[in-house]
Amino acid sequence: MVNQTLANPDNEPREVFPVPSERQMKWQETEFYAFFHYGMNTYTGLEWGNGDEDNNTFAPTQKPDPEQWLRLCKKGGMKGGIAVVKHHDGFCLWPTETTDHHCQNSGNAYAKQTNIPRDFADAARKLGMKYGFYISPWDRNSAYYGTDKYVTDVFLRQCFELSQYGTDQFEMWFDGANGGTGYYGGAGGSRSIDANYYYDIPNLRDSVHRVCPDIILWGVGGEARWCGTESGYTNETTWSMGYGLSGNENEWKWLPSESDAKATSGGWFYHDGETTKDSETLFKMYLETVGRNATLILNFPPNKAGRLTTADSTQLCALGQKLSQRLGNDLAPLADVTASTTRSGGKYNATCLTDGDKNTYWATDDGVTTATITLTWNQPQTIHYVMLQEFIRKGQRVKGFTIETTDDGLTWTRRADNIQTTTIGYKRIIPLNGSTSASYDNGYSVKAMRIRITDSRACPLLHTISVF
Ligand code: FUL
Repeated sequence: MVNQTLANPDNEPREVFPVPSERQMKWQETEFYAFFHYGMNTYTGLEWGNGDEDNNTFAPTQKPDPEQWLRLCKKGGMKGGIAVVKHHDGFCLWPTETTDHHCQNSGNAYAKQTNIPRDFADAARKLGMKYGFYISPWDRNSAYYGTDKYVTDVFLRQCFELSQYGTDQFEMWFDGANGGTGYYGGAGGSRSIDANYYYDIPNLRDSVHRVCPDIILWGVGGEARWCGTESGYTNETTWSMGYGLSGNENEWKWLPSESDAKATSGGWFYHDGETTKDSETLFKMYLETVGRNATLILNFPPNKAGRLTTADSTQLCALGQKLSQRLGNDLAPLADVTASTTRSGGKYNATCLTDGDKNTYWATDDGVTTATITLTWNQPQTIHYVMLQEFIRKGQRVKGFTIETTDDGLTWTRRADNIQTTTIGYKRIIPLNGSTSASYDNGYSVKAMRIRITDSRACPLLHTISVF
């Protein structure tokens, strides 16, 4: 007798490539996190220091308090943060061995106590938040910039020093500004490099991953992409492969989208007189990034005391309240959920969509790329938003869907038909009234809702539907 075993007893769907790595999954789940631009520029008023700034110019009026930054951002609904620890001017916010141009060589008493990577990492762990660092590859201070010595003895060593502040970092941010004029140890002039080769990224990526296995190297590091704007906006159609605002469903590499944006009116660094955007504007930015399959990294610049301002605090608290009032009370688990078609194997029922488990998912059989999911409530519910999540571990698939509601169980009305209901990806949030702006109106009274998947690269796999 032949001892037969089934290769795939649960009829598990095959991947549709590309798929995210484990670290890209963890990064994506961080969703919304802060950016903190603080450093020499905070005291010169510049956005890009030249590299010739005197160490003493870095003069905090109090000891910088990264715990305050992160605590307020947690209130704003964020799960982590990234601190700038070296900007293009080359001034380091920790006592590095790679250069004398660092905070503890300032004559200021608070500067001598400053070590942002140490204090930021400690605060993040204490608050249960994710953390990482922005370290500018371009260094307008270093005499060696443009030579191999800069890469091996300065930049790679600085990355290594930072890795020593915590192996649990989630992202390292390398901006795209590379080369140009600077101080360069007094030589001045302009230096240009080819960022595709100069920084020895494959070596850096391997070395960093050996020490910090969860780090995503952003930008020039090649594990997550810039969405293409700095305004907290990305396109309604967003693939996690390809480049720019929309990505491209045919690209071979998983390169998910991150949107960097400023919460204040002016630059990335603190400048007197600039204002903080109101929480309604920040909420719209959230919908137009996190709600469109990107992550949002939102910048709050610490001031000369090394703290976020009262205005930042006010808007962050209001944003946190809006997020929990508007997107915190999921009505989908109260509904009866059915699907027009379900994958054989017994594991892929529509009830997986509302069981609160991101590892169970509804699916159709291979070759079936359209389906209708219906949610029905005993009593009509007042709703504003629908949130959909694909099981992206097996690839991003959905290319088209529609949402319809009924309040009497008889007449169905398509909602948000002005919105491109195309991609879903890790997360898509659809405002049913079709507007992301100041849009919290009376909502719709809904007895039942239909989500029709109209097109997909392969059988669709959804793990969660939420209704708010
Ligand atoms: C850019 C930099 O040039 C800006 O100063 C800022 O840090 C921004 C987030 O990235 O590439």
